[in-house]
Amino acid sequence: MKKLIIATRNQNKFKEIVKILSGIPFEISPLPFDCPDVIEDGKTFEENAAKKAKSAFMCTGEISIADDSGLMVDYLNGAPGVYSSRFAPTDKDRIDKLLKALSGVPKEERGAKFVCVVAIAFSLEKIEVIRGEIEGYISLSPQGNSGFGYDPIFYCPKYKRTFAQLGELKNNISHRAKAFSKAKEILKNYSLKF
Ligand code: ITT
Repeated sequence: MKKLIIATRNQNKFKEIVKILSGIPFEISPLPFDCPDVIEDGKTFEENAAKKAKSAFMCTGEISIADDSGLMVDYLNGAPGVYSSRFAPTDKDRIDKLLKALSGVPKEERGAKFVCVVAIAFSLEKIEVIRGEIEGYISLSPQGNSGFGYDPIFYCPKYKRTFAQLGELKNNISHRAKAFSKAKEILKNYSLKF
């Protein structure tokens, strides 16, 4: 069976990706520790995702899949966006900073979306890029304990809960689920050729 490298250093992301990709005809492997960290200096999720997947392919010589993801808040003109992980030092700091930036902003102006762009490097030349998005609102305070990152303040109107209150359901509906489900089809089709 061919190997597939999940090119992330974020353990929470890694766990979600493994669950979403379950059943694909590949042997899933984490990114080896000795592979270099990628400097995420792209201006778009697409650029950063492709850079991460390509770097993992260069390091391992195996098909590699990476995501660049983040939260885009309407009131902040799309920030923190590609800077979501660098918005503040810890998850708690990031949530506090975002809630402070939206202090006093009414519900109808608290729209936001999570974006996940997945890149699959089949070689250094053949990179497939796929985008998944989900819309919601920034809640007034953190709610729930599951998930990671901004999940406690991302309110999903369809389920009337934050992502951190959805538990396993998040992996069926999230931006990451949407992008990786499409990636799963691409990988399945690729595997049929061998
Ligand atoms: P890798 O680059 O190693 O994959 P990272 O955490 O730096 O790990 P990103 O550059 O893609 O990953 O940054 C994504 C950030 O966006 C992440 O650290 C969270 O703060 C936020 N984020 C992305 N997806 C999320 C999700 O499903 N739930 C909550 N926050 C999320």
